[in-house]
Amino acid sequence: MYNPSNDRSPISPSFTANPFDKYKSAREGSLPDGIGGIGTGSWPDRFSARKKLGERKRIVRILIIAFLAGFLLWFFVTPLNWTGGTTAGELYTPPGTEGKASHDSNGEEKPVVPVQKPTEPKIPKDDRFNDDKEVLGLEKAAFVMLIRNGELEDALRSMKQIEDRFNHRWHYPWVFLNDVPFTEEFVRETTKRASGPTEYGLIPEQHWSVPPEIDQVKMRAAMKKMEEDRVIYGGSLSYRHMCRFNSGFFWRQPILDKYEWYWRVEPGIGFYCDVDYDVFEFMRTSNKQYGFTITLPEYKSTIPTLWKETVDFVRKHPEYLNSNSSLQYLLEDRDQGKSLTSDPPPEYNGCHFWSNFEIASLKFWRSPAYSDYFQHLDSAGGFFYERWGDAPVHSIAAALFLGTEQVHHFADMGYMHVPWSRCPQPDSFHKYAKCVCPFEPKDSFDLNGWSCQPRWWKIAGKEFGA
Ligand SMILES: Nc1nc2c(ncn2[C@@H]2O[C@H](COP(=O)(O)OP(=O)(O)OP(=O)(O)O)[C@@H](O)[C@H]2O)c(=O)[nH]1
Ligand SMILES: [Mg+2]
Repeated sequence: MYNPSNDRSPISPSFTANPFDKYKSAREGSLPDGIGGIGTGSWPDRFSARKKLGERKRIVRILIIAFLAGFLLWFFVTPLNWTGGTTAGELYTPPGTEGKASHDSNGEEKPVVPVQKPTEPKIPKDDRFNDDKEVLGLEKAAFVMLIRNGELEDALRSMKQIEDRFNHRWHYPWVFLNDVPFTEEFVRETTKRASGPTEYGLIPEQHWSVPPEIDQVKMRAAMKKMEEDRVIYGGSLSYRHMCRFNSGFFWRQPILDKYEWYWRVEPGIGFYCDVDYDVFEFMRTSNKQYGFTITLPEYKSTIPTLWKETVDFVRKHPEYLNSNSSLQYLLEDRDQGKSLTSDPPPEYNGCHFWSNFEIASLKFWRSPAYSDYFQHLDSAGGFFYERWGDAPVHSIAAALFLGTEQVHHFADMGYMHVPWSRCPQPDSFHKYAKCVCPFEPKDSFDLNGWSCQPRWWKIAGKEFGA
């Protein structure tokens, strides 16, 4: 049978009753002295009793809050005091254990062993600190990336690695170059990813077009033939513009006028090791002009007459040939020891520094030796009638017009551009530079039969792994 007094449901009559009814019994009964109570005595008495209870509640609340505040203060502040004035990395004894011994499970006394306090990163003292205690690169240097808008994702991937591995510390600027205007998205995203300033240059049309001297019918026929012969990028005009631009015009862009050094970065590369020194400062102070990571032979079908034009140029301008040049690095084995005036001239083995990575001097490209060399090559037309790459052009110039000691192999850098990659060999490099190379050391391109690295080691008097 339904009994309303047992009903605890929200629609129970007990819930619809006057809520003040429950105070009735208290009002009619008596409470112990000093406690008072809601509804005791007459109405005025009830108000003063309520007031007293309210004050008590307030006091209890204040006490609870004070207790909690005290506890939090103790919890957060005390551990800070544990360091007891030690500096990062020092040994310290946990508080409360000074001079005491603890006991092991057998009940034997064991001395308190000081533990290592977690170290904070050590920031070297250097007068190049800015307000944020970061070191700023002081060289007139920038990263340079020639790139298409559509390669944004790959550009960001390259930037992220270079920033994390090197530039987060030096904040060198990034300069982006394009033959069409950069999109807002490209500018916004690359600016976000850079730790230094970013600049965007639009390449003038005369640096990215077929010059009037070029016979376009001859050029088209050559491109068609190369495409039929499956020469890599043999049928591409934009690739030719890119190679010619990188050979003769990137260093003439007004946006680069204020710089003396650059690091060429391509989209989609891999960069596998920390570089904890300023590479541009290294280049300047050690009198280096050109730096590379990988060296390999060029496809001969892309450069049938490049070497002949080079020999002609050097014979015309013997004054540009460096007395300590790396000529022998460029020559076929059978021609080792020959000079460029030999008759017949020695042949080019195709070895070049892979120019998708370069850390080099802009002054070198601006020098009379190189700008005259480029002018000579450009007049010969091989950027269009053949498919001369900027890599062999840069490399031949660096090998002939610079001293061997001015060319530097960055043996401490791990680098990948499809399809080849290399990493430092000795274990110590890996430990020191935190390399994470996604391949076995034996698969490093330096050890590949196609690599020209052994030739370079021989010329530079270096050994494997150096
Ligand atoms: N703005 C612009 N950049 C280009 C163009 N073609 C190539 N590039 C850039 O020039 C550099 C070299 O071009 P790549 O296509 O990478 O040439 P590659 O390294 O010889 O060949 P793969 O990387 O194997 O394709 C890259 O940074 C490209 O983003 C172009 O038409 N316009
Ligand atoms: Mg590339």
